[in-house]
Amino acid sequence: FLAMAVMAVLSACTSPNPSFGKEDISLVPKPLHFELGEASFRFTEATKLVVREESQKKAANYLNGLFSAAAGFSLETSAADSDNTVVFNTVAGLKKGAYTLNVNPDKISIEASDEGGFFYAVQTLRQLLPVEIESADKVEAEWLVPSVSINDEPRFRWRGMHMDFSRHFFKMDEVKAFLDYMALYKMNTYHMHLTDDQGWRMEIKKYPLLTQKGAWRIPNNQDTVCINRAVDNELYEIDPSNYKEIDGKRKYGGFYTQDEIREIIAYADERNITVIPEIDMPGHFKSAIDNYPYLSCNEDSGWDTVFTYPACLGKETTYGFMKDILSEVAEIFPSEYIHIGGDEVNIRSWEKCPHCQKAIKENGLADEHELQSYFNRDIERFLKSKGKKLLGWDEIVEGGLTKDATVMWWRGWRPEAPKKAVENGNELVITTTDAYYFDYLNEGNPLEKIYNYEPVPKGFTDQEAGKVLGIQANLWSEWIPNFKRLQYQAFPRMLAVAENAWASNEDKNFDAFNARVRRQYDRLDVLGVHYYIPAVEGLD
Ligand code: TNX
Repeated sequence: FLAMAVMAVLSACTSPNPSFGKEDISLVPKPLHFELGEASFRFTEATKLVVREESQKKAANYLNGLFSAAAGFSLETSAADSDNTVVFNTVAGLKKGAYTLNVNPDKISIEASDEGGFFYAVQTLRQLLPVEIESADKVEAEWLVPSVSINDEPRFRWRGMHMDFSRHFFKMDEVKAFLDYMALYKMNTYHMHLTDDQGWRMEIKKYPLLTQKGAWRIPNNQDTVCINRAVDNELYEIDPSNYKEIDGKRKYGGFYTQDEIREIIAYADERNITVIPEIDMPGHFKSAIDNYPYLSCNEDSGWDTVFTYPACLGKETTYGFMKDILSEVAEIFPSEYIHIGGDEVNIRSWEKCPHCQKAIKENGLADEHELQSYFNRDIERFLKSKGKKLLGWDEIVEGGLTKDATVMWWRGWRPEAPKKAVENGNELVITTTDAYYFDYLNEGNPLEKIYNYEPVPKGFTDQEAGKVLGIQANLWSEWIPNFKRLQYQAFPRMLAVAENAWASNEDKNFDAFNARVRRQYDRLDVLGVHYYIPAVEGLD
């Protein structure tokens, strides 16, 4: 027995944890500095998390959650710094979201200055663990992490993904799954496009018809096209659980109660993600106007050529209605920003409206563009009174805006919009059609194009470049009838957005990036993500 015990001790000493090669590692986004050491750290049931401060808890909880599910054991917390621990240490002076991660055979140490930094260190650790760590059920695996030394920080503070819930609806479990994917790639902003012509998706207590009726539609043209294309491909099938029988008719839709919205916000917050709500106004407003017809100039909500009639900005009631909605929205969403849309407004319809013409004259406005701008300023003052900042699509630049509004530049073909915005003092989020429109097919906005796209617009001075908060990809859902299709449009392209948003833009190399992306597929498989596989030149 003694001999056996000695042997066991000897072998424990003489066979250190195995080493890894570079080819075993795939980190997306790429860290700022990365060094691979020899050996590795082994997570066991005895591994403890050394957590001493509030700002470290979110990251520690997340790591523990992964192990509890996949490994079937949880990692206890301890205040004592001993061997076989993951030590979280708060240090002064690191940038927001920055961290260092040192993995040695006897200890993992993480340093950061804020909650985000700790969280991102854990996401890096997650990507260094075997892909089985993504499993929702207990699996057998060797929980080894290669010895590394990393220091890392984000390039941009806005690393966003958008989802359109109006054209097609997505359910709570799908939202949560998507937030999990975002966390894995260090994305931190989730833009929910909650209203549009095709459906209203957030309960508003003061105007119950918005969801009682406005969340449900007779399946429309796009749905039918989706159904017809389902012949050979389930990517085109409407999610059947989003149908409901209402007044004897089969309708399509869905919405979130305010409690469900709170649940989404809390779930996102555990993943260091801020949720930004968008209530698109005064255009793209049909689902509201249909149920509150006094909002329109002519009681008509229908389609006038390509766009629907907007809300009437010549009527005081419209301003009151918008503010009532935004009060409830501002109450529920803790985010600094509220997005008021402002895109694609059929402003010419106001030319024929006596109320609008009167408002233009009385307020000394030049035209309908300025009427929209007048409305935006009024809404902005209201949002400020609630402690919020106004965010809108780049059309809000057109009739003039205050310097405090933030602009999402989407129309890639209009480079004058971002320039005018920064010259006016506005901050920008880059979401251009040129790269970040994920409703466009994979062939139209392919991975390489996205990766090589430089988000800071051409011709910006350094000071103007400082006005770029970051980047975001948009998943408009006219042609995305179910979550599987959404995954297919988002992956792997989201990885290129994550990399552009986080990693330094020095030494960019698409082939190297693409090799890392391909090594992420196994992980996405365990997560159940249905991704698109881009063809790779030189490979079958
Ligand atoms: C334009 S982008 C829109 C959306 C559409 C999208 C389709 C923007 C602010 N408005 O309403 O879904 O194009 O690509």
